[in-house]
Amino acid sequence: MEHRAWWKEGVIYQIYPRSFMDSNGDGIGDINGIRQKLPYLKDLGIDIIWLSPFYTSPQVDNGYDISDYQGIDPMFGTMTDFDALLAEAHALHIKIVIDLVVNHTSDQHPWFIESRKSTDNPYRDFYIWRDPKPDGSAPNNWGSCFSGSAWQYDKHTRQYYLHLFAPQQPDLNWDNPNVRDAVFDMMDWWCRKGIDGFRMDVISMISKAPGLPDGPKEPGAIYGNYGPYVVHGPHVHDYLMEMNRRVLSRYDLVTVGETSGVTTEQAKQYAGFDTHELNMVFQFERTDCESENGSKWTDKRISLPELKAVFSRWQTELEGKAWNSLYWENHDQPRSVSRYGSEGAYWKESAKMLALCLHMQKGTPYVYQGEELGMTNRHITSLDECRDVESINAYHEMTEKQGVHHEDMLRYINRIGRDNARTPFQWSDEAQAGFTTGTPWIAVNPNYTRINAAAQVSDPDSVFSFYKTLIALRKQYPVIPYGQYELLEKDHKELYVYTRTLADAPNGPKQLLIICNFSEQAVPYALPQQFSGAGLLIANYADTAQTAQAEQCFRPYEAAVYMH
Ligand code: ISL
Ligand code: CA
Repeated sequence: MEHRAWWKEGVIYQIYPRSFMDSNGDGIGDINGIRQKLPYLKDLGIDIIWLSPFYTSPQVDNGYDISDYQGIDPMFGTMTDFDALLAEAHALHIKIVIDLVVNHTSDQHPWFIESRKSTDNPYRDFYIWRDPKPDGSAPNNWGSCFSGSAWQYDKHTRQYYLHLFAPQQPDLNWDNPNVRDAVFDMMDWWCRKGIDGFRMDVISMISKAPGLPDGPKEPGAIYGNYGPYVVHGPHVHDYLMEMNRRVLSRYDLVTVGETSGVTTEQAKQYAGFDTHELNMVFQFERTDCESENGSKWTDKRISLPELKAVFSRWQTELEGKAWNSLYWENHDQPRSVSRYGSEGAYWKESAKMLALCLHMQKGTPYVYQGEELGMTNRHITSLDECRDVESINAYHEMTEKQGVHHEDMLRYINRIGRDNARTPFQWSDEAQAGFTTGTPWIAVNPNYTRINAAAQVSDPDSVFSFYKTLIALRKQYPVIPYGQYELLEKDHKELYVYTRTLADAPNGPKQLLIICNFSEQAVPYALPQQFSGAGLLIANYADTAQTAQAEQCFRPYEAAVYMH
């Protein structure tokens, strides 16, 4: 069995603070709200909380635009509240991972305020400034991730600065050793406070290729794609190894890098067992299968064989070399039950099936707040229901400059927009889902009267209880965290079937067979011979056969695990 680690055996729960729990009635979730709900999380059984940003921020991108890395935004509370949260979580043996957003700062960060003052300011080179082209236009053709050019002209010093995201999120210049010193000092400060790890925002984009060349342009695109010159840039691994040497290796942490565009080959470098960078990365191949010409604003859906191929490639390629992160959802993705399951008749079955399918794979599972209740997308009918800067900007650029129709754009936003995951947590069937006594910053999903925590925590048949069981099983049987993965029936269009094997399991079963029906049809399946007579470990239908049959019929969204 490979080297054991707490972060390989634990389950991570992501909290998006502004949508989790509001303790003071201003409509925005906060740190004291999280403190109130720690017993709920302990009951669920998770081991680690990842907190999306709670730092001082103008909130242009909901806190991913930070103006003080060592301050708490007043809307979320105070440093005293944070210290109490950390202590109370630790008392419950729950670890706290914080979000590290250091590809960019807010334009209100003191470093940027200094930087834009003059070309010879000591902080000028903390950011990426360039002269205009002779005709006054931007230094290159890159488009920002949030629409428009990736360059903002600053009249005062007559140069442009780079922002891969919003203009209020200027990119830091990691080639400047003073930037690295400042970031590493700040990280060290949080480590000394006692936090247990970092989730690193767009960390694959911190090193930009010299010369910042024009990027390739897709047909019909207004801007060029910065990808080839920004994602996995020339020094990204040097900088992460330096970070590891100077900070990470000195503490007992878990680290996960958000690395859009990452391949399994690159992941083995970012998160290899002996590469001294990070513990895991978030990969985007599953999501990228639903993009067209580099744009997520489409109707494209992934097929089950494609989905299986992506997961299986990661499971197989990283085996013995690096560690996987397992996630369906986060604050940037739509709800998984809406995306891959059913919001209708099979809502509960499909939410449980998706949980089982993910949690039985090899890697560290992430549960995004509300996923454990089967929360769904919220459907909007007009743009003013939208809060996310990405969706709002994309709507304007695509309808006003690219001829996309209003109805099409709304349909794309409803399918893939980030607000889907950001509606308030559904605590109960009381007003505003029990999230706030005031007016929430974003409307609650009207289905809260049916889907909410109060209705689920004590119901043994709920989605919540199913997650609780999956999380508990992981701690009981080493084959779940450590068994080797093998895909069966790779071309099957309805079933996802795989095995996990741990020949030298110190306790519990040595092999699991996982069968998940991703369709609304009943599907007959002949189980592999070696599982005949194997016992049932868990299933999402009450009357799934307790002993594996030679041939079984899997009902809509039925999922089962047999063990021997
Ligand atoms: O959500 C996306 C779909 O277009 C991604 O491109 C996303 O912006 C990207 O994964 C980076 O995400 C992270 O950095 C952003 C922030 O807005 C996201 O919330 C964060 O997860 C900028 O800090
Ligand atoms: Ca509040």
